[in-house]
Amino acid sequence: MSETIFSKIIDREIPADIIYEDDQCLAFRDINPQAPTHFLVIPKKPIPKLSDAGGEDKELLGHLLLVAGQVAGEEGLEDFRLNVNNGAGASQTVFHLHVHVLGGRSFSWPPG
Ligand code: DGP
Repeated sequence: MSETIFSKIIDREIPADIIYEDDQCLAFRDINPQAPTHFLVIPKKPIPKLSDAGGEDKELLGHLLLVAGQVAGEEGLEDFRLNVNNGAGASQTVFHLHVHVLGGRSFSWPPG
């Protein structure tokens, strides 16, 4: 997979406001926030998009969700929304799997 802006953040080649890190993943604030709190949780493994993940990634995908919920709690969020854009037609722009975590405002349903 070609290098993305997120692999550069993992490698500390470009700066980011990192709020959580462990051996499997990283969470950092979105540069273009869509809510008062908006951060991304990404695996260190360079999976381009969710549909590229396989059975071997089962534990990692669960870990991303647990970290998303844990960091949301640390950010003081009780209600929050998770979003994963899969593919350009679903508004994915960075092809390194990421979970958006948004909170601090109300959200409508269905999403746009
Ligand atoms: P998506 O459209 O789902 O691929 O979302 C990509 C998000 O990544 C978008 O909300 C903006 C964010 N983003 C893009 N480049 C950077 C960057 O260099 N730093 C940070 N912190 N966020 C970025």
